[in-house]
Amino acid sequence: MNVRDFQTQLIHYAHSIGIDKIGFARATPFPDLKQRLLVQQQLGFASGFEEPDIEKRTEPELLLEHAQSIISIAIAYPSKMKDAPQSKRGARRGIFARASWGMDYHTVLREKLAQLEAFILIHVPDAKLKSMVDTGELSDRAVAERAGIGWSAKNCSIITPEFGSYVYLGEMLTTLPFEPSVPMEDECGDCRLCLDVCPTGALIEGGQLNAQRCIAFLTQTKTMIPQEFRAKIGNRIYGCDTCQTVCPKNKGKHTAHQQAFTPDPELVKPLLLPLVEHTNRTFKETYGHMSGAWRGKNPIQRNALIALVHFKEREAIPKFISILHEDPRPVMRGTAAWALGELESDEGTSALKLRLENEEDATVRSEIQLALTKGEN
Ligand code: B12
Ligand code: SF4
Ligand code: SF4
Repeated sequence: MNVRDFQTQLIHYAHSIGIDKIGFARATPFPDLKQRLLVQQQLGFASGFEEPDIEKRTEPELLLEHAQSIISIAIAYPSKMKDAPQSKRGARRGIFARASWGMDYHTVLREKLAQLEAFILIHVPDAKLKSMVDTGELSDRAVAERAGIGWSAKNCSIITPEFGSYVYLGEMLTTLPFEPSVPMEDECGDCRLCLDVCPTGALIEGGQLNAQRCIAFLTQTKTMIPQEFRAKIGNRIYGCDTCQTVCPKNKGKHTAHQQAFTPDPELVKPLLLPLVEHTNRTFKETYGHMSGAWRGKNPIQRNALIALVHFKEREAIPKFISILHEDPRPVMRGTAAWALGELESDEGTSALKLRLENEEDATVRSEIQLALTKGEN
């Protein structure tokens, strides 16, 4: 069988196992991406979650000897949830971004790529293959762009005409000479809605993100959220979808056919106060299958405190006080101190003063001092 026929068979097979889009790219270096990554690093705009070795990220041959082509895959995820529970006074809820709905996408895409690998090896036993999803060296978006999956949009996402930007991406490096797909034209045009609505000004210009300002990044850090961003996080407890939900190209885009990603409303829009109660074990049992759990419970619980302040949830004041006095984690005590300053109350002020007498952590002390000054103004 020639490569062209095999490629057609592979595309059919991919669709038969639930891969929504498949494209092919040459495995030549990515010089524009390399420049881009260097600039991002120099400006301090990188997130630190990406592979640090820029050579490896942009020269596929370094990852797979004699690499000739890259297969890019996209799997669509839902943008709407059925029966979303209401967030009410006394029962406030946070929200996990769509990329964390249902089962962890790494597991789902890796399984699909493993199936594709097996199919290729049956037909071409000496092929060399290397698959990756998100945590690999390659830029999944740069590969998808080259493989014609979608265009690289001003909100940084790869947007597909069929599913909007609500697609996960993964790829497989191969030693096979597949025919490359044609990249798509950019369809953003003059629109700049995403840049205008980004709550923190993280989108510097079309296609350029300062990850350090991006809420999706901030919700995943393990330290105190810098003061300037706390009020902007809202009730987001993991990730941020704003620059996607406002995008006109996502209007009406919702796919429910990937059942693995059907969200459990109680999990993706959880009650905030019970969320703070989880131990490592119960958190893992409840949320461990979701991609948003990858950093453990601590960032999520910190974000839950910030979300309670967003709702001005005074019922949470006793909880903030007990965290301030008893939680062994400085980030939780510091965030609780800030929360008490924001929701000014007599009992909060007394608790802050009392805690200041014993608190030894410098960051928490300064949060308490700031919170107390707030009360005086
Ligand atoms: C680090 C990372 C983050 C960081 C930084 C994001 C960023 N924009 O760089 C943080 C934590 C903020 C993040 C957030 C999110 N992420 Co993320 N993230 C990654 C990761 C691991 C690396 C991305 C990276 O290298 N960025 C560096 C930039 C410079 O490169 P790039 O975006 O990969 O490539 C583009 C640019 O280089 C650009 N470019 C190249 N040259 C030039 C030159 C010029 C002049 C310009 C303007 C642009 C440009 O074109 C490339 C192709 O689009 C990838 C997985 C992977 N291994 O690739 C997932 C990935 C990009 N994330 C993904 C998702 C879903 C998200 C979120 C939507 C999750 C959420 N809801 O919270 C948000 C979206 C935030 C946003 N607006 O980008 C998906 C994107 C799917 C898609 N349809 O595009 C990926 C591909 C994971 C996956 N396998 O599905 N993420
Ligand atoms: S994910 Fe949120 S914070 Fe990040 S660029 Fe998009 S709108 Fe801005
Ligand atoms: S909001 Fe407009 S500019 Fe931003 S990604 Fe969508 S179409 Fe492009």
